[in-house]
Amino acid sequence: MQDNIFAVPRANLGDFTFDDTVANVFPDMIKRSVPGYSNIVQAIGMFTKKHAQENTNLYDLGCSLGACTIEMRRNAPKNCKVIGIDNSNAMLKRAKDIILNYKSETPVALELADITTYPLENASVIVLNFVLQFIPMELRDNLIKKIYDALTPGGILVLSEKFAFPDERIKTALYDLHLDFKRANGYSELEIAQKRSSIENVLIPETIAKHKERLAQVGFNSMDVWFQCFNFGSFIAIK
Ligand code: GEK
Repeated sequence: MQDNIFAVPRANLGDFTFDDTVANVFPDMIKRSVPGYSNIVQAIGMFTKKHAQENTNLYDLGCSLGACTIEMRRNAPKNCKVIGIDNSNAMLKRAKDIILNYKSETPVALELADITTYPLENASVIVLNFVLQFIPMELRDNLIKKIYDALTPGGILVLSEKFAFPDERIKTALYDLHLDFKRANGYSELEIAQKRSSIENVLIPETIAKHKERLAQVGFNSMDVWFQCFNFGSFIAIK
């Protein structure tokens, strides 16, 4: 279904939430809004194939409709369990409908929970695909630390985010290209403007340097950006 949530003028925009209206159009919304999204989801399957270890858990934190959950499950080795977690009931109930249609020998659990408090253990792959940016700033360090602690040696975190930039000219150049990307995908100026004011208090991006500093602080020695398109990108961090 096509995303036209912001197509007509709205007097009270309010803060963006992951409700039924958003969940209904989510696959269309994220593909038309996030450059590289489909490539990243596909690569998460490839990272899973290379780095997942037998007899471990694979977590998709903030799974939405389960696009990454499906790729992780498809590429999991023997005796793994895939666990998708989201605190939006609208997302999770649709994720269940979609994922339970896929046959697989790998068990999958979909949990309605807050990833900042959900316990993680014995994990060889953890995915945070465009989710940390929605977590309150004061909880981000603890979440990344919890992820590091839950990973087995050789285990991998894939962290994808919208980026902030310290240099104003770079920021403007990349943000402008993102706007052009949205226009090219059929969003009107009104839709772009209303989405921006609705999401600006909810999605707080950080710089690449800040992400690297946090990853290093919790103990990741091996980490870098593996993908970037305009102001969106993704890190891998290996324990
Ligand atoms: C994908 N990863 O398709 N606990 C659990 N879930 C949360 C929390 C939280 N504290 N905060 C936000 N979420 C997906 C896309 S979307 C990204 C992820 C986007 C969930 C929220 O309910 C939503 O489903 C998801 O994080 C963010 O690869 O919309 O830009």
